[in-house]
Amino acid sequence: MHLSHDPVAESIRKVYPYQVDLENCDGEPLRHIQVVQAYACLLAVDLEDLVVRHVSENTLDIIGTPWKEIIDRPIQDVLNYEVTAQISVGLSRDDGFETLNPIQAFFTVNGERLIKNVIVQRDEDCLYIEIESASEFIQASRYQQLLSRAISKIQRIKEYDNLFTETATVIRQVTGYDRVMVYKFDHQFNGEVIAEARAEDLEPFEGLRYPHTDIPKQARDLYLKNRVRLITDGKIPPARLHQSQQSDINNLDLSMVLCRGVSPVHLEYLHYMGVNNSLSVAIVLDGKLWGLFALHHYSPRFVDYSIRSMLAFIGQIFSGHLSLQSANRYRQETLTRNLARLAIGEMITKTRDLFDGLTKGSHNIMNMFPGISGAAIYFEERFESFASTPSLADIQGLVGYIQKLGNPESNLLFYSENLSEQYPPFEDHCDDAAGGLIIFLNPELTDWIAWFRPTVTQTVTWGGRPDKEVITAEDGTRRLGPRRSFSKYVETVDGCSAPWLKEEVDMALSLRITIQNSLMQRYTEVKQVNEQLKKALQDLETFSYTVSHDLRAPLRAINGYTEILAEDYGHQLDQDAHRIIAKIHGGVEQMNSFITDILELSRVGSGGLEVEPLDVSTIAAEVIAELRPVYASTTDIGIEIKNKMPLVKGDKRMLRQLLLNLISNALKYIQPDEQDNYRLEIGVRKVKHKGQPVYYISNTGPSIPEEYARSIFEMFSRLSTQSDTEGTGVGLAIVERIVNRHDGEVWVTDDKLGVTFNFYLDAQKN
Ligand code: BLA
Repeated sequence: MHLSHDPVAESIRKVYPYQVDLENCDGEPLRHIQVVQAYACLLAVDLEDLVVRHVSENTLDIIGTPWKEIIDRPIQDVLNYEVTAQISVGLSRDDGFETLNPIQAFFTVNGERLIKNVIVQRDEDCLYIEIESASEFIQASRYQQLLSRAISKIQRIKEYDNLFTETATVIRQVTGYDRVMVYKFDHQFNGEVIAEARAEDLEPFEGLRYPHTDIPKQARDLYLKNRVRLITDGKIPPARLHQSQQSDINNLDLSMVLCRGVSPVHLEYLHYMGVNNSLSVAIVLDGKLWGLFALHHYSPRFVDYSIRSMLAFIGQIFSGHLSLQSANRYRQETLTRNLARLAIGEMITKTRDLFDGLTKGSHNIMNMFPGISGAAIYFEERFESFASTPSLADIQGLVGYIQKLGNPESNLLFYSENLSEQYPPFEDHCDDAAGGLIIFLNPELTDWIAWFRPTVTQTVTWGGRPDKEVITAEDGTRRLGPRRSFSKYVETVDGCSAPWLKEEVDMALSLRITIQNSLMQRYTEVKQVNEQLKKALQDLETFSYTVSHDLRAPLRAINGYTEILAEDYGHQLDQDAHRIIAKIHGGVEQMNSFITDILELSRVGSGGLEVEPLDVSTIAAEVIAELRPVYASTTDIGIEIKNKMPLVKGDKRMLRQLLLNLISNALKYIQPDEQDNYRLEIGVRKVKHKGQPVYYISNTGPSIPEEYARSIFEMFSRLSTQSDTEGTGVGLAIVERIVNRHDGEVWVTDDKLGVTFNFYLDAQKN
């Protein structure tokens, strides 16, 4: 379809070297448009010599001098003395022209003396001087009155929700515009009219949404430089800029210039909307564009610079209120939500079990947020879920996706209103888990708590179909244009959950901190208990060492006295008394070996290891030779020590003690096999354990019942079935301690000949 376009837009297009491409409006170089709006003229002055290098062609209409008499002239030839004197003041000040603007001056135009506002701004290289009409009736006192009325009205607003409508009303009173809207951006910069004040006969725009493309990024960015944008009359052709041949700037940058010409696309937009005059004021919150006051007038209208700066000021007061009110709301929301978090925190401390604290009790993770469909926790390999959530495996899948993102922020917390958009496998869970928030409890991101929100079907009323509009011009070229239809278009959107509010995200983060503090406390406690145990063990060792030592002296005395008794008084004693003396002897001997063992045990527990490569078979042979007198008398035992065993790294004295205890233990409990043979075998197993050779000592005899297999290594434990066998019950405890000191292990099996003790050592680190 061929269209007849807005003639003004067409005229701009002719001097505007840029075509908005079909893909985006974001690239349109708005600041390099080389025209200004007809309501003002522009002089761009070189800061080095204060000579005018660029001038708009409409100076004759505005200040009564043709542009040709201005270009390449020093400003004092163009502007009167009062103005140039003020400019010198501005140039010498730190805050520049902020407090000087507007400078008022008379110009003779068509024989008429008219008062004008001169507005001056500067950057590194240039002074930008704009001259526009000044409304005489705006006297300083009237201005003061308007402003203070407006401000006190806004100050009196108590309810957050009223702030918008009330402020719009105040602005409408001050400016007399047909329609004043509060236009709020979402995080993608789509906008919504959230409040308005309008002439009664106008149809309401409140609640309507507009896509982000309606105000492209570079247009939004310019609002951070100039908070107010006035578009006076879309029908009057703009004035071109002329450039001096001496200028080294080719396309003057107009980003600071208030009367900067309007983009043809936007002019068309206003034309289709039926708007003749548009005025917008930035609402900036925390350095970001939060929204705009968008003002429409359906006939041409000029707003004096003083009123415009007053609007900028109102915009600032409004942002102040906004941040105050949202801080209040935040505080209140946080307070109520904090109660849930505090209750959970209390549970964690009370139960001493983090998992139970988070899941049991009336306040648990399910109560943290309103409107959730379910919650789940995975912590130290325990999992629990509440209400409806995806399965553990599905959530683990999502967690895996987040892990891969690997950004430091999502390692603490991740949230989304549309999980399946980022992680498509969640499409199956759109109903119950459209949105999710996850906090991670450990740096490996394997422990977490997740909350899910169901999908909400949103109805979005667009102020016209939000699609791109492609226009085919008469010459057949195609370009992107603004929408031409502004009739309402309702769209339903689902797959998204209700949003996670900032206070909710913060709440989740503080729960994470509570959990971490509790983990830290638990860790510190365990460490303390460990330290105490270590100390207790040391004390015990010193104690047993001294006690054993001290016991030796009285034992020696008992022994000595019984010997004296036997030798010197033996003839006076009967056989019974001799038997008793022998029993005393036996007891003393047993006590002695017990003390030796205890001393050995504490010796093994303390002191350093001297690790060297040792040959098990040689040491075992020595030990057996040493023990021969004890066993040879009783039975004929076939002993086999396997040759070619690998060397083991260990402390020689300890390994010797280890083999001594294991071999004497074996000899103590040895029993004949079915062929009535007593056999003992020492060797190495074919299969290594944790990379180390496993040595074994095996003897014929009944196997050890499974329930004793571990406890035999405890101190003073002896197999009750064989309580008649002598021994102190410390030998195997020493064995275990030696093995532990060598970072090895010892265990019992009943293979090989019968009872088999296996051990390996791994003393590399020592
Ligand atoms: C600028 N678009 C704007 C501005 C507004 C809007 C408020 C700021 C300038 C002004 O105050 O007019 C949009 N105005 C709206 C909306 C409402 C309103 C949504 O009143 C709702 C009630 N515009 C398009 C497309 C493009 C586009 C498709 O629709 C790009 C191809 C561009 N909009 C566009 C440009 C500007 C703009 C370039 C900057 C105009 C300028 O400052 O020169």
